[in-house]
Amino acid sequence: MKVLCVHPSGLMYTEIFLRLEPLGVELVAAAVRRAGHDTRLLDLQAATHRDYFRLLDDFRPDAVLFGMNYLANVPEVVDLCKETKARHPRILTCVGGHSASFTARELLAHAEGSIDCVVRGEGEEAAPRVLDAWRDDPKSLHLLDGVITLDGEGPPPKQIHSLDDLRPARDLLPNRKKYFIGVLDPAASIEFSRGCPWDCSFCSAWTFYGRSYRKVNPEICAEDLASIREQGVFIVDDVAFIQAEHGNAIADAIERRGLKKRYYLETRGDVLLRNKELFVRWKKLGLEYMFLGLEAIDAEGLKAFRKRVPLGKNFEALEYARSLGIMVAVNIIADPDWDEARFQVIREWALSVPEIVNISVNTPYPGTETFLTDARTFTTRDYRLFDIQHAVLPTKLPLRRFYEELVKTQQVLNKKHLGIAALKATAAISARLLLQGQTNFVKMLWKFNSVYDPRRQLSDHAQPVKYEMKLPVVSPTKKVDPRKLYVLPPNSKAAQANALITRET
Ligand code: B12
Ligand code: SF4
Repeated sequence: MKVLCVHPSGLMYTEIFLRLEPLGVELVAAAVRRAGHDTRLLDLQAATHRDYFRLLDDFRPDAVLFGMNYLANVPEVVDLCKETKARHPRILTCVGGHSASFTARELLAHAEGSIDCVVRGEGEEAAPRVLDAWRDDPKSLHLLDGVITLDGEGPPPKQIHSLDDLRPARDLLPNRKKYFIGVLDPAASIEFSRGCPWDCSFCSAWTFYGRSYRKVNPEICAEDLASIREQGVFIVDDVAFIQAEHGNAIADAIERRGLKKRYYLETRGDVLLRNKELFVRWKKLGLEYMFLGLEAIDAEGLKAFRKRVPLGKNFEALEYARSLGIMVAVNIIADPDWDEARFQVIREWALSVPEIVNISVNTPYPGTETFLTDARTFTTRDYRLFDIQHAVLPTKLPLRRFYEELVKTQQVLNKKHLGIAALKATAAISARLLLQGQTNFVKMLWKFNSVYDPRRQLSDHAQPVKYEMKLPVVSPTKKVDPRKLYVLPPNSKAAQANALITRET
């Protein structure tokens, strides 16, 4: 069969700071290609809808597989499926990915017959099975594990048998110059582990994977790295290097191969402090950038998010990362009930530290515990606003004032790390990148004001809403059972291991 795999457009955040290759869709494409299908891949973060329809006409696929990790992409993907079916009614349209897994039924309802099936969970084993069923007996699609169609729903999805036997089809994305994060321009992405053992109340990374945590074989990690042309590498793990032995084994394999790369990763403050020597070693191997999800600078906030880390530890981790000479970015979650004084406290703090301080807005997503507890109070059900840059819960300040304060606080980042000052500080790097024909980083320095604008954010709320998110049916008096949120099933061995990893130290 001819198969087209598609990743939807980028969201607000990717207009400035980064654009990364769609690793999940690349893995699905690799699995489908290995099963013998003629496979193409299109990334709408770096291409247009016109490119998509042109490819549809030229390539004439039998199946289009959409990756949908982001809730804000729901309207785009539903509309693309409708248009695809209108032009080519016999094409299979299938949607999978993180957010698709939590919203499968409502996606099918919005699409009114234009999405043939939604796949919940991991796609490596499911996608080839879907294609076989479509070819042999389309009416049996809904009997497959993790598959939902308008006819019904198969058994729950299962974990794939191994993370080690498939590498992403990076070669199917020709325009790799487009992928970057800050000065790592260009940058490829890689996965060393999958899942997260913690259970923060605002996050769905752990519910998707049934709170499991799996590791890729260190030799395979190094082999995959060796096959990457780019110098810059974004490690996509939710929490990198939870287990020092794994991080050290990957480092050993990298050293044996003499690989020289520059890395970005995301981790937690307590993991950094627990595995200090490992991070020193990775700094020597080329670790340049680190993202720490602090989320709050007060103990009350950390407790509410169930971060399971004491405030002091987070600040200690910041100091430690600074001492290593690693560039650190941190995230703080702005709550809709913040007033001017609260924003002011955060601004002063952000100005007083050397780190890049990123501010996101508290957003209860399907798949999180907070979705069950807070969704009733949503002020909007427009999927497009669920990108953690918009307020979807009632704000204490008038909405316009909230966005003005939010953007003023995000401006600290602009003042400290972008614009003329940044260009001066990075003149040599910028010149080198431009000479190599890499323009992403230099463009990033000037874009802040055109993207982060309170008027733009406010006007997004006034757009007509074509598709409305479905609210959960929950009893306000009942305690949330997180296991009911899981996409992949939990297992008791993983639960025991998690208890050890996540205990506060
Ligand atoms: C890496 C990452 C990013 C990268 C994106 C890389 C890219 N181009 O896709 C960056 C840093 C850019 C990013 C940005 C954002 N992210 Co992000 N990101 C992740 C992260 C940590 C890992 C994703 C990943 O690559 N995993 C590895 C691959 C192999 O797995 P995968 O993509 O899930 O694919 C598997 C399955 O989903 C499935 N699958 C995927 N596609 C398809 C398609 C078909 C047909 C099938 C059958 C199956 C299938 O099979 C794949 C293989 O098993 C996830 C958390 C997580 N654990 O999922 C958050 C996550 C997806 N991000 C999230 C958010 C909120 C964002 C931002 C909005 C944040 C912001 N600051 O603005 C932005 C928006 C980016 C955008 N689209 O423009 C949320 C999503 C919330 C939601 N429900 O919408 C998540 C879940 C994090 C969280 N803790 O809540 N992100
Ligand atoms: S530690 Fe990070 S990835 Fe894990 S549950 Fe908390 S926020 Fe999500």
